Amino acid sequence: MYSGAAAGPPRRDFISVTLGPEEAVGVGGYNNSKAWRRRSCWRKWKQLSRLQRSVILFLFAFLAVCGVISYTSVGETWKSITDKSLDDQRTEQAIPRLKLANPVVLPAPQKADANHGDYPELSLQKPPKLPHARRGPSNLQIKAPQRDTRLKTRHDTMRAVEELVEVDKAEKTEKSIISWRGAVIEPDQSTEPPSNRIMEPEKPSSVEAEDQKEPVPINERQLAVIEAFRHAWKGYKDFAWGHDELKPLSKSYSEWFGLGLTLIDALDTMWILGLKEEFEEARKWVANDLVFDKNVDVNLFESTIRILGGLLSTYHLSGDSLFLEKAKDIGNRLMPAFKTPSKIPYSDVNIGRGTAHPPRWTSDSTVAEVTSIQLEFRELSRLTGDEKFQKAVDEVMKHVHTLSGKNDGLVPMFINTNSGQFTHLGVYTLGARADSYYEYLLKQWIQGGKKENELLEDYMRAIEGVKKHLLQRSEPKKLTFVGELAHGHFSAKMDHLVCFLPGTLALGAHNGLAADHMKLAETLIETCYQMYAQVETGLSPEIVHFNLHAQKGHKDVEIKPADRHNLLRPETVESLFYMYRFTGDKKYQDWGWEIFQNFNRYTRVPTGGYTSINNVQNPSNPEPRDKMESFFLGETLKYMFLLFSDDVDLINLDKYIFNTEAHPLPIWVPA
Ligand code: DMJ
Repeated sequence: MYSGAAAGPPRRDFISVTLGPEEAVGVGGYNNSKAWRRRSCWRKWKQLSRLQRSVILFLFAFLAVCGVISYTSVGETWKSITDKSLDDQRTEQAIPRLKLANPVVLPAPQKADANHGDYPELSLQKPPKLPHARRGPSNLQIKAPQRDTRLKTRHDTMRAVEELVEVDKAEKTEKSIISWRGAVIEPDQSTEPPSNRIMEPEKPSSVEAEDQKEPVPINERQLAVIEAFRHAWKGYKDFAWGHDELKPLSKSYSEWFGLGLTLIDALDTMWILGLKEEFEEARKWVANDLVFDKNVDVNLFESTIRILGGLLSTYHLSGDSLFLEKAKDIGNRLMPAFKTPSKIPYSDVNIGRGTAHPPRWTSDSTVAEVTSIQLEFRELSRLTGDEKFQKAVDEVMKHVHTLSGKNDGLVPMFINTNSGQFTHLGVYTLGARADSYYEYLLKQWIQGGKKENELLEDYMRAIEGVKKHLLQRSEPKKLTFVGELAHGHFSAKMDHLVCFLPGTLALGAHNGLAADHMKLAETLIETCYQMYAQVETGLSPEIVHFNLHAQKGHKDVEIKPADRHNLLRPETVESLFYMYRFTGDKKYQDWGWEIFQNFNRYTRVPTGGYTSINNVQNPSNPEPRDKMESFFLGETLKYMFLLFSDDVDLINLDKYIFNTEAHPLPIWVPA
């Protein structure tokens, strides 16, 4: 044994030849110095034969050559990785800019499930069936730079530039501004109801905005809608600013309630279309000039769906509390309408005086009117925590649920505010005065999380009633249409208003209701389209009569002179939007595009605005009426824009429910 570590390095020969590794480690005297190891190796090398040394040298040389080769290829790989990561960095720098330039204003997309579908490779191998189907994870979305190549027109380029300028501004802006679409949103603002809410809150829009997917590029048809909106808005701004409706030919305005109806109805459309400047300007008017403390009679239904609905949805989209404050104000001022013996509200309210009354000639209210204000008042309760709004409107629905006088779920058109009973029994229609009763049965059920069974029961029964009493087929094309029933007599008359029905049926089917509702929706939307296609201007009249018997030279659709006007109504486009969202069938977009072009052809006023027309049968003189209804901006153009979009998250129908004036309100328990 050696003398121990303390005695200095042992003699090289002895140690290298006789010491085993166990002993060295075991005694703890192993000297592992570099010098020692070097000397030991050299000794071993010397002890080898010449042949052994040659073999080892050859091996070393061989390994060295391999090393050089693999270094070169690793180098290439490394270089490409480095380049890629630089590219990525560049792309990432570019994408946020464009992301900001096209922010999704709308609800946050649903989080993708943590499954294989989240990964591009797998998803790309199995593309979704429908081209427009639910968007995949953000890394599969069309990347922002590609958007630039799609923006071909001058208009596009201008917008892209505008957007980039906006981005720069936004980037420089203080943190407190968290949305670029017009509204300056303080971080603490949100669309959440206060803590004493009576329903569960949805996610605040401002928070959702952070969780957005890549935006889907705006396409040519959508750009055409934006252009149409701007043209309409120009007319309103130039000649009717702050007034209810534009009269585009006489370059003036008409007043209904004196509350800037068109401006309020159009707010959320501007938001959805991304018209920032217009929105900001309109917001200023709401902040400074919209005053409800006015001695003026307003119609409860119309002001609820257009003003209250418009303010609530704009609040939800923008997160700007100004709109909620205004909504509360008008909501409170409308409440006197419910002070009736039956609690069925009066049709008219003086919002300054706090008094309400029925129309002068009757104590009846219209059934559609008293049963189509619920979505808005219920949402107002949820947001304010004040139950009174919801209580008042729920009571109406409960009461109507129990009433006699229905015919297999179909309701008469009038209800008495004293007795609470239906009047004018025996007449059933899905058109004027009854239409949105059916629409709101379904929509309230969806809004409330599909729990209120009475609403669903009434809806299902009513659709059975429609099938049993109101459906017929026309000649020669055998179009299925919804007629009317008057004291047992069927009339082949159908209002354009009825064309909300295919969309509503499709929405019900999407929410799990009978599949045959979807079949019926498909049949009826074809009919609604034919109400345009069979007419000389390609625009539908207000009312059509269908031929029940084939006659030589006659189409399915007949139009009476008194019914041949077109008010720029939305119902068919609305239903086309639902049908396209739920089926992905492009024919619905194409039909909508035809209608859009015909609006441009026959109703566009060169100096700004669009006008209702008197005669859809005369292309050479459609007889402009000199009025642009507020719903043209609130509904028709909004549904056009949404119809042409392939972005299912642009107002996601599992998160939002549209009121009857196309103002999206949140579903309380999103699917
Ligand atoms: C709108 O005010 C609403 O859509 C309402 O439900 C029916 N009438 C107009 C549009 O046609």
